[in-house]
Order: sequence, then structure tokens, then C-alpha cells
Amino acid sequence: MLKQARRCLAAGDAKGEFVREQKNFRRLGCAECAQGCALDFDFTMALQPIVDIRERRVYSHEALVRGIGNKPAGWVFEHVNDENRYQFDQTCRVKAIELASRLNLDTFLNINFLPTAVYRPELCIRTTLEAAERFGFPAERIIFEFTEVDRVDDADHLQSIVNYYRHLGFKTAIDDFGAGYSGLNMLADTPVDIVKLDMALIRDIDKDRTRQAILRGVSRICAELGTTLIAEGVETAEELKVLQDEGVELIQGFYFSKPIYEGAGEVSETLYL
Ligand SMILES: [Ca+2]
Repeated sequence: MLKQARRCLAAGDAKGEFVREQKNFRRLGCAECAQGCALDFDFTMALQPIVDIRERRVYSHEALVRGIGNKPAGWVFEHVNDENRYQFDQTCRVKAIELASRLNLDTFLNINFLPTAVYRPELCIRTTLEAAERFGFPAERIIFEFTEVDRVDDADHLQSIVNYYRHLGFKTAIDDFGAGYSGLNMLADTPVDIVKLDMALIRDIDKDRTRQAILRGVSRICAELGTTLIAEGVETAEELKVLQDEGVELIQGFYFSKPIYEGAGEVSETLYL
């Protein structure tokens, strides 16, 4: 895939394909990129398994930022601002891939990215491809999760990024589906491989007929679209039972495992229903 991706990059450059005029963003992003400016704070990753309950194995691990010494993600994000957002996004990818490689992960790797930190998709993906190559982690096992939290006015920009990543062979996922701006209109405008159902729709779903109805609806939409559904934030066996009965096969949440600081964690066989 790497070779194919590189060919696509070259072809894209030559044809000017996917290159969109994003003057303000491009100026900031590429200048930082060229200077290779380092972040003035350090951080690392925790990994949380996403479990395939049908196959009874770990399907993927989501990389989640942590401060050194397992400081919470909030501590890290306090250090991110408009000036370093691009560098931070790129560094997140490299750190996630480096950790996955160090732990010899044989699963997929979910990486969160900030659409607002990607200026020109064809340039901003290079660091990721190079990290995959350098650390020997197969790029085709990377899943990019995205959510739009702060810029709803540029749906075209988001679509161009997601389409480009898919074009290169990466899997893409809408994160926190059903929360904030990650809703049905995003799914309608931006075809993806995976939808991650937000934890607020999962919480106490076993006691809540409304949430069960929403789950059935989303599940049916995903089945019709050929989109994979992941349930996030599953905490109890009762919640898992509802999801399993509805045919959801990929589960993430404290029920199976909390994020493990710089580790991959194990899922106990006794937790499957
Ligand atoms: Ca996520």
C-alpha cells in the first residue's frame, strides 16, 4: 500500500488533484511543516482495545493522548493552540505509530486527527506514511478517526481530506457519532468505512427504549451503507448484551479495558457473553 500511496501522492501532485486553495491554512501549516518546529511540551499515548465480540479478539487499539507520567488528556490539550495545532496533530500520528510498532501490535491502530489541523491532505499525510515505513507498521492497518468540533463551515474541506485518505487505502471513521456535529448530515456528506456510536447513546441503553430505538436505526443505516459500526464507552455486561443482540460486533469501553498507558492490555476471555 505504501508504494501505491506514494504513486498516488506523486500523481496527485502532478495533476494538482486534491489540491484546494486553503490560503490561510496553507500558509500557517506548511510554514510550520517546513521549519519542522518542535513542540515545547512532551506527551505520549495510551491504547484502548476495540474488541471484536464475534471473533473474540482485539480488532484494533485506539491511541489516546496522555501527558508523561499518565497525566490526563486534558493536560495535553491545554498546551495545544492555533500556533502548534498542526505540529501536534502530526506528532500524535508519529507517536501512535511508534508505540504500536514498539508493542508489536498485530491489530488495527485507530488514530484521532483534527480536520482543522490538516491544510493540504496530500502533504499532511506524508509524515504518517514515513512514520509507518520507518517504524515498520503497515499503513493499511491505520484507521483515522475524525470529528468536527469547531468548524462546521467547511464541510468541503473535511470531505476532501476523508476522500483522499480513503483513496490512499486508509480506513476512516466518524468519531462520537450522534454527539456534537458528528451527526447524520456528516454521514450523508462524507462516506466512511466506520461509524463510532457515541458513548452518550450507549450509557444505560439496557434500561432505555429510546436509545435502543436509535441503536436499531443507526445499525440499519450502517448495514445498508456497508459501514462498520463500533460502540464506544461500553461499561457494563447489560449494555454489551443489548449491543450484541442488535448485531454490533465491535465494542470499545471500560467493560473490556481502560486505556493502558503506553501499553496494549489484554482482554479477559471471561468478559465475553
Ligand atoms: Ca476517538
